[in-house]
This record gives sequence, C-alpha cells and structure tokens, in this order.
Amino acid sequence: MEIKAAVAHAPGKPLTIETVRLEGPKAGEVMVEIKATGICHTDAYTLSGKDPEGLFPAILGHEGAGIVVEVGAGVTSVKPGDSVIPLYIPECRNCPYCLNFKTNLCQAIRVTQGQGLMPDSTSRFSIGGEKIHHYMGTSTFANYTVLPEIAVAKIREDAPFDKVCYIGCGVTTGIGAVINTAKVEPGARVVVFGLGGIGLNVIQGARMVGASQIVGIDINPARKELAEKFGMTDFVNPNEIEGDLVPYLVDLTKGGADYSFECIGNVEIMRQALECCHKGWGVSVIIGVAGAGEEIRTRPFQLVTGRVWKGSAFGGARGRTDVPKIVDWYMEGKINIDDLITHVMPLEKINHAFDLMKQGESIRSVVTF
Ligand code: NAD
Ligand code: DAO
Ligand code: ZN
Repeated sequence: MEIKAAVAHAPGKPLTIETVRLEGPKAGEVMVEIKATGICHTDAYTLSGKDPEGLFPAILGHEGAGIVVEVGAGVTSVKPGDSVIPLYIPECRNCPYCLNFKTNLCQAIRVTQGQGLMPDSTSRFSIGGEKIHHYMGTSTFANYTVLPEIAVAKIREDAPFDKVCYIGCGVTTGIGAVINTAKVEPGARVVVFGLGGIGLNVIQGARMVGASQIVGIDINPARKELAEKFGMTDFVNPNEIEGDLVPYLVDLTKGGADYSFECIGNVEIMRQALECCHKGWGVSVIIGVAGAGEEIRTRPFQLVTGRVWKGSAFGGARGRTDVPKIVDWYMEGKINIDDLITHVMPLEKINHAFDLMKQGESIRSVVTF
C-alpha cells in the first residue's frame, strides 16, 4: 500500500514528506496505523550524522502510538483494532536477556534492527523500488509502519494517542531510570543534569518515589519554572555559579547526591554527575547518548571510594510488560504528560519540530496524523 512518511535521505538534510510503498506484515509482524509520534533528541542525533549506526535513506521516529490494522501469520498477542505503542527495545520473553531479570535489553531481533531491517533481513519500505531503512525497529514518522509482534505494547483503548506516544520513549526512559535502574528510595537526594524531555521525567519519577531533595541543572533558565512544577526543589544554572560545579553540588546536597542522572549526552557532564555523588554510596546513571567515539573519564579513586557508575536504556523497562502500566499511571492522573507536550503539528511541519528542539523552545513536539 501507499503511505505518507517523512524520509531522511541524508545526514544533516531536512526530512522530506513523500509517498512510500509499504509491504504488508509477514509472519510474526503487525501493521500499525500511527496516530501520533513524538520527536526525541535521539532522532535529531541520528539525522545529524553523529550516530555511528545511522543508516540512510530511512524513516526515523521511535516515540509513537497507534492502532493495529493487520497482523501476519502466527500473531496472537494483538489483533486489528488494538491500541499499541511501538517498542525500540522489544520484549520476546524468551531470549537469554529476557530470561535474566537484570536487563531489559532483549536481543531477539537486535542484529537486523541495527541494520535497519525487519527480522527476515528485508525492509517493508521502498520508494520507486529503492529500499528505505527502518529506524530503531519502529519508524514512526509515517502514517503506517510494520513492526515485529514482540515490538509492540498493547495499551488500553481509551488512552489518547497524542499524549501516550511520549511513553514510547521519554516518559518511560526518565521515570524508569529512577524506578528500575537507580531504584531511588524515599528521602533520597537526587541531582538531574539536563531538564529536557528526559530530565523532566526523571524529576517527576524522583518526586513519585519520595525523594526529599531534587536538584535540577540546566544552562537554559527557561527550564526552571516547569521543572519546579514537576518536583524540582533547587535549580542550578552552571553559568551563574561561582567556582566549580561539583563542590557546589556536594555542598548543596549536604555531602553529595545519593543519585545523579545525566540527561544531556555530554561526557564532561557525565564526569560531573559521577563526582557530585556521595562518597561511599552515590550512584550516577548515564541516560544521555554521547557522540560517536567519545569517552568518559574520572579518577578511579572516585569508584574505589564507593561511587557507582551505571547506564540506563529505555529506563530499564520491559516494554510489553511495563508500558501498559505507565499508560495506566497517566490515565489515573499519577503522572503528568500534558504539560511536557509543548507543540503539536502535522507531519508536513516535522522539520519545524527539529528546529524548536535545537533552539530549546520545546520540551516535546508531537506530530499527529
Ligand atoms: P533535550 O534536548 O530535550 O534536553 C537536554 C537539556 O540539556 C536541555 O534542556 C539543554 O538546555 C540542557 N543542556 C545542554 N547542555 C547543557 C550543559 N552543558 N549543562 C546543563 N544543561 C545542558 O534532550 P532529551 O530529549 O531530554 O534527551 C537527553 C539525552 O537523552 C539525549 O542525549 C538523548 O539522545 C538521550 N536519550 C537516551 C535514552 C536512553 O534510553 N538512554 C532515551 C531517550 C533519549
Ligand atoms: O541491545 O545493544 C542493544 C541496544 C538496544 C538499544 C538501546 C538504545 C538506548 C539508547 C538510545 C536512545 C533511545 C531513544
Ligand atoms: Zn528477548
């Protein structure tokens, strides 16, 4: 069938809205009508050409929500009409990773997903016979996409697509990093570096679990008001303090953070995030994705003296199991998504969403179809 998609033909070039041919779902696959998709920093990272795994031409987008319209042979867990959220980390419930409670990194389709292909090593997208790559196994910048069954989370039917699409990445990544990866406990002192689409969700996760102090750090002063609404207790603009940031934060948190989160993708700040942690027990979680080839550094004595460095992908969440629960939290008013969706636009304006992100004007832009 013919679909409408925003196509990334080359790094650094704007997306172009085009008619694309989409093949139907094969065995174990589902076709989803995408109703809404968020635009995340990671899409911009890949489009910029800094992503070493970035493939072109491709249909980007990994933060969507929609309705199943067709299923391939053998699909049992979803049916046409079901509301779903695509998952860039699938959950097969059968591979050694899924069977190990320590990780959410299902590897069932990892190789072909990294090649921009479906599990049978072919693409469902083409233009004039030319193959167009899938992206992160999701390709949500299109009104229809095809996904493996193990890469969709079935969600409740009354959930609004233009809000819960954000659970497909940013909300789950931020809240999940607090709950699943760091396991922040009530009363903890938390420091969050970067108050964008991810960091603000770390803040709301920290408030949910009862953190007593939540310090937010950003060079954009406009982020202060919204972060306070989400639970931030102290704001620090690194450009406005005298002296080094790390001792300033150690002092502010009465000896160091119990938990810190890097939500920027800057390796220098990852070091500050580790070193502002409390001696003996502070845990620093890297969420931000750094540029290709970049490396983190610290003095090993920081680790010898009890600080712990961790990373988190998709908030440590197992998508088919955890995403429906997070949708329930939203529907029950336990988490706030509405205030983070600052812009809504049609697919034709998607390049504007990238501009807004670069200019620090948006938290989340959502494209609706
Ligand atoms: P964003 O652009 O919305 O937010 C980044 C924030 O950091 C902005 O508010 C910006 O002003 C601030 N900032 C930039 N430089 C700074 C500095 N030097 N000091 C202090 N603040 C600074 O981005 P986002 O969508 O929130 O994504 C954040 C990072 O998380 C990106 O690297 C993204 O690729 C990554 N990410 C990771 C995962 C994961 O699963 N690990 C998932 C999604 C996104
Ligand atoms: O299993 O090797 C693997 C990779 C799984 C994907 C992890 C991606 C998380 C970070 C990228 C940001 C997502 C928007
Ligand atoms: Zn698996």
